[in-house]
Amino acid sequence: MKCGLSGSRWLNYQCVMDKHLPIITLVILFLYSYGTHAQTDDMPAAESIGRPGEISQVSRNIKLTLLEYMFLPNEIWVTQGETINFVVKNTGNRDHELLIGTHEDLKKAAKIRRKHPDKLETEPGLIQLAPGEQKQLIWHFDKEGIIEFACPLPGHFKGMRGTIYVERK
Ligand SMILES: [Cu+2]
Repeated sequence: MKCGLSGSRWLNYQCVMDKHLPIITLVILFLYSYGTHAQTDDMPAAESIGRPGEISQVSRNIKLTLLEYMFLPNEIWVTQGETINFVVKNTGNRDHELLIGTHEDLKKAAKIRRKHPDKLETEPGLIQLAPGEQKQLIWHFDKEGIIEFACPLPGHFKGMRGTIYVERK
């Protein structure tokens, strides 16, 4: 039976799908990739990692879970100018840290932790969590681009890494 000659709605539906499925698929793929941050592949490192934010400026809460040895999620999208309240929970059985920084900042921090594992570091963009502990980190993102985060503790740094994509407003 040729397309369009049947009175059956189902057969006509199949004809439409046969003819247009490749186009429909392409459109769906395009919309999906556009809707889910098409520009991240060529996004450069951000000129600034941002700074501690004010609670009165918070635009969103983002939950972040730490465990052995990963962050969930490990990819986060924010918009330039946003202040995020990261609600960070350590659901693992070991101490973990969350440190926001450039790739170089994080490598440097991991090196310091290896050399001085017992020294307690404090710096902006860093929180330390014991097993079961939950803390907040309020952070303002002022420049577009890619920022990273990690747990710089010895043995954790390789797996516990993540990326924040700051999209242009
Ligand atoms: Cu860790």
